[in-house]
Amino acid sequence: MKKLMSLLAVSLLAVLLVACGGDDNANEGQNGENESASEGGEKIIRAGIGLNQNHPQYKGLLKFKEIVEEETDGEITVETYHSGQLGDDRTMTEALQLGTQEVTVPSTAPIANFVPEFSVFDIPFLFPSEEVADEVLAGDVAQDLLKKLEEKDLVGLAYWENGFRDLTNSERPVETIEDFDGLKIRTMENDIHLAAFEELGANPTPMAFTELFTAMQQGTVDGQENPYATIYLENYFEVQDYVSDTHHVYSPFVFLMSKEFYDGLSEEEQQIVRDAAKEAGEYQIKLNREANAEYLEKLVDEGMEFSEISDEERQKMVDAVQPVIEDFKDDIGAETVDGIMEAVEQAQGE
Ligand code: TK8
Repeated sequence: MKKLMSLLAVSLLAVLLVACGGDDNANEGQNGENESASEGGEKIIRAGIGLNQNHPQYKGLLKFKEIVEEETDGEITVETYHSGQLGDDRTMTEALQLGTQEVTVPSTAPIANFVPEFSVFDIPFLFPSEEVADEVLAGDVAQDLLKKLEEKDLVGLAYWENGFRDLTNSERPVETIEDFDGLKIRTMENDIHLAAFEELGANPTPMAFTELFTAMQQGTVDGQENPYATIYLENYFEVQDYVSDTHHVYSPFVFLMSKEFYDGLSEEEQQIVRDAAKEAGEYQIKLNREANAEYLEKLVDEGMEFSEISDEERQKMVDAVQPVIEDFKDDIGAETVDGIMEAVEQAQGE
């Protein structure tokens, strides 16, 4: 009963927010009443993300809004929503399929619930660097993966960047593989992440991003893993004491659009939103890398204790999670796994 009441409250809040045209600042001039994605011929994109308004992901969304509204002379307007105002990565992706929302930019991990091949990006320690990730994501295998989304009533317009994920917790410094032992770690809703943390000896639990801060505050979980920019900009230093540079997964974001809305656009408009998602993505990735480089120091300034993982210990972690790759290869699709791993090797120049 309580769960039903809170679900009703959340959907009522989402409807109210949409009816009010989203984030006041970004959506000034909106006419408020907005039940569908078009008003008198003007097309409206309701774009929602899970991270807050200070994150490079939201700055990227505002850039997308700017380009689309300019290029279409206001024929298409973009309403932007941050901080999970419209839901979490999975529920917003479902809303795109239903046509009750037009854009969201989730991590690849939850997208794997819709297209399992996307789990390839969640294989631990797959990407050695951002440069290799850039090359692989621009490559044929990764671009073909975006096309698979259309089978699920979604259009993948571009890859954006979440970044290398690092562990935080409130129990103890994590420097060795033994330090993971029994730690209650929140993971994204993705079986590979769960399996990988189990292999490392932790006690992982899948959870929507929108529930994470409260779960750490209440001690439901001991820790979590995200890029430094998210750890800092979401104020996790208020509820976490230790941070380690595990860099265990590089998470791409995918800029998703509702296929129903996309198919309703003219060819020219489709090209405009496609180009805008790419251009805003390049802008977002640049900001994101600057943020991730800057914010570790700020986390230490805020009182978090930083642990650097030695190459030797990292190798132990890499070895420990190898079985996960074999276990999930068929679920993901052997062709996709082999294709991406080959692309990683080529990008590394081996
Ligand atoms: C925000 C999420 C977040 C992700 C996670 O909606 O769930 O931890 O890293 O960035 O996409």
